[in-house]
Amino acid sequence: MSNSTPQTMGQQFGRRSWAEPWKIKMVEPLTMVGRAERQKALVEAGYNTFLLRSEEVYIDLLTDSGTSAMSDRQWAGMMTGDEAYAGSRNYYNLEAAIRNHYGYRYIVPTHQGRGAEHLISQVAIRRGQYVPGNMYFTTTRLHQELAGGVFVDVIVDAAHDPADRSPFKGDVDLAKLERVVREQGAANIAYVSLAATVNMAGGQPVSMGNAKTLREFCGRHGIRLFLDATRLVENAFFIQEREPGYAGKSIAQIAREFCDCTDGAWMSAKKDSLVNIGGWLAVNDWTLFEEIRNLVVVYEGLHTYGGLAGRDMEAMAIGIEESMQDDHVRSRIGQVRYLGELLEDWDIPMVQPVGGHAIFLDARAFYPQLTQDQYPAQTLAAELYLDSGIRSMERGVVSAGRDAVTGGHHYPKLELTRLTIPRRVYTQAHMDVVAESVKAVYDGRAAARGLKMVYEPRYLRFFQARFEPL
Ligand code: P61
Repeated sequence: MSNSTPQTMGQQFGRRSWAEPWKIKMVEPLTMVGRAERQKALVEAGYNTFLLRSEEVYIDLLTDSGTSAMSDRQWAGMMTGDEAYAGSRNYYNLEAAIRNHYGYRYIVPTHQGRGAEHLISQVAIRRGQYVPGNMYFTTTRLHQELAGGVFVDVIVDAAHDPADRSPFKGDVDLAKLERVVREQGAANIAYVSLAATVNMAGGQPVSMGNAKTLREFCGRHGIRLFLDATRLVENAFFIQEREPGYAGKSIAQIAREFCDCTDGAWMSAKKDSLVNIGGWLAVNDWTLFEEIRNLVVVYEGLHTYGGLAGRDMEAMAIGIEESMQDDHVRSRIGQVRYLGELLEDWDIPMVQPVGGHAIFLDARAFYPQLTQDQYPAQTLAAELYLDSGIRSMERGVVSAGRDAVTGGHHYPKLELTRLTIPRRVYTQAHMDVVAESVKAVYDGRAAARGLKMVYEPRYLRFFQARFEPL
């Protein structure tokens, strides 16, 4: 084949092309606003992409949370919602799907992930206890702190280095965990908080080997191990692909084996489980469950609906089944990788290897002229929106917030801008457009001047903070 022969994308990347295991039956028109309007929208939004109206956005890569396209089966399930206050049939379908795929015994639905994080933190943390975890997540850490806990990061060092290509950058560093337990005493550890994949590290996976070692370690010390199962399906894909002995196992088998290493889990079903709203909390211990079941009625709703409509629980039950299918996961992560390959071809700095749900651009490497106090990742998100109407999310110093004790900024090593891919929503052509916009912003990087924060809310400041150009 001569160089001038047109090539498919698969050929360009030296592999056979893959395709999504579905076809599209309903579409939603996109809106495109001109540059002058984007400039105005950005000022009105205080240079914060969370404050843009979605009508001002062209391709929305803010989050993969609640933004999935549901299947025809899920929509059909919505029509079978049993909206009884108590004992809805859809609750029992959800319970069966969670027991079957995640394996936990006792379950309460919650309105979304943070509802479950609130409950587990309130029942499992005593004031002053430590909560070691594989990197912080914004809402998870906040609920742990509000319950009086002290979060300690025990993730492997590789996770903090965007260029490190280790296969399991989500793993817990056992030496770090051992040190916390030795220094504080096992009785002062509330539980180990294990997320798979690790969102803030770039959607990086935890190995099965690490989960098994943690199971053994926690068992030996009498410490509970709880899982953030929000993107466990994506984590299972990486185990299948990278860990010896797992190539022949299905995503569903791997996910179940992983859960079996843990004592319980919380879930934002808005990600893996392909629904627009919903979550759950599940544990194996009856006594702990009794406390959870009692508390859920205070904050979420009765224990058979937890803040959800019956139809939402049905869509979630069906979404859990669909999310575990190997073809689905392969094409979901395949699309993220496709965008990653385009950007890598242009030497765009980003977290390597590409993770499960997003591309994380390395804003420090984009803008070496900016200090972290000039918010490089926030700046990059604003520049991308200005260039093309693409919406991304800051995942750097603004997201990291302030230290609960000293009140000073957390300065994370990772200063990232996340291009998050919703499931079953955009096409390969959309990814091409995104890649070209990132390239244009990268080419113009020398002109960036940074931002200053002019309004800072107390909790989870990144959602509502406002900025002005320097
Ligand atoms: C996201 F900017 N994630 O990634 P809820 N655990 C994990 C999550 O990723 C997660 C939750 C728990 C979001 C939404 C979001 O700083 C932010 O259903 C691993 O959102 O309550 C949510 O689940 C919480 C965006 C949350 C953020 C917090 O886009």
